Amino acid sequence: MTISFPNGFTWGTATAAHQVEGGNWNNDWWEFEHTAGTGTTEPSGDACESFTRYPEDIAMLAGLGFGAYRFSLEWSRIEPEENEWSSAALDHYRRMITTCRDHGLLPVVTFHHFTNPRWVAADGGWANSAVVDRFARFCERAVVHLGDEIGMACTINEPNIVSLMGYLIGAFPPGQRDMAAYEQVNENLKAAHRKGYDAIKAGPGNFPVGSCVAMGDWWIPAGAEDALARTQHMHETQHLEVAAGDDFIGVQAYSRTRLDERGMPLGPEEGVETLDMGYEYWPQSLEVALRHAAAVTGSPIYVTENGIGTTDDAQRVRFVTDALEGVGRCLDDGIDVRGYFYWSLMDNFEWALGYMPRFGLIAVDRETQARSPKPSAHWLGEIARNNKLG
Ligand code: GCO
Repeated sequence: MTISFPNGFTWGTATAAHQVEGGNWNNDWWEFEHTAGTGTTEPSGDACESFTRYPEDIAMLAGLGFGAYRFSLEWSRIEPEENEWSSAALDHYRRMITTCRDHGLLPVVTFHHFTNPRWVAADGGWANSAVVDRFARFCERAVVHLGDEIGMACTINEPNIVSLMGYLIGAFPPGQRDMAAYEQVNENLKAAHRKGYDAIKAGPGNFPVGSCVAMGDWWIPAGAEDALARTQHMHETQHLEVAAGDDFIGVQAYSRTRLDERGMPLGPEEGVETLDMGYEYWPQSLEVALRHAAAVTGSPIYVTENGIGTTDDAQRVRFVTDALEGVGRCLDDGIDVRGYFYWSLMDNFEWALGYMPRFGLIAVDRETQARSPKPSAHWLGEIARNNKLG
């Protein structure tokens, strides 16, 4: 299948501060990694040392042929204590943004990617409604310092994963399993997206802003469609609805969720290949997610994350090929998809699973921090350069 993507289609890769920078000790994830019984595999430690190595990372990304880099701000560096602001940290992120510009890359800045400063976590984190104004104030202070050079902004990365993993499954901070807290957290995350969006739009610069929602394909036994609608709305659609009409919606899709007739989660289907992440090899999830996001939001769409954690780089190429063919079918049907960001630029800290899953286009030697582009990096970089698959 040959796909020529629309003129101006954005090709990028994504990372997140805590997963690549190293030394983010002043946030809830660092604390969670060093707390017995949380189930985390290993601490993030130095990660990929990208806090200092970002110039090399950005130059490598541009050299491969990509046109954009999505990365996140670490709130705990910028506001280490409540209402105490670090100009040095803000200047650091401004240097990252201008380094992207110097290399012809669109800087796509995620304001929140899973981590909270310890002082926020210590006062209830996302379960305390005070977090809404705390996050909006952070957005306001950051955009004043950075906005004139930002290319695109994502408010909150995967709010639905923050609530699900932190307050229902308990595998992310604060490790709770409490439906009432989960529901309150979702309300606070939606309010925070709205106030953060407004704060960023009100600042300097003129760039699109959106939310980045974790999505996927869904399966439930025939006849249980009501349970599917209820469960999908709780875990996914409500975060699309709150973002409807924004400058764009970020779609982040990896696999499929299977439910029993009551809407409770099932594991992978018998006979379907599973990945290091424990979920199914299911590249068709992206097309399903794009169509759902278009139907719910009516907004322009960017694929702000899609990728595969695998040590088989040829499988990565097959996965992305299948996923991009789904993007092509959506474009053929008039769905306004404007870009694709592969997760991730480099192998990095995969949260509770540590460094085991290899999502990167670039391998990172855990001892020396040496970066080595995989064949898939050159393959996807050529697609980006030519704006064409096949
Ligand atoms: C997420 C996060 C990323 C993950 C990626 C692979 O979607 O969970 O945005 O931080 O590393 O998705 O799981």
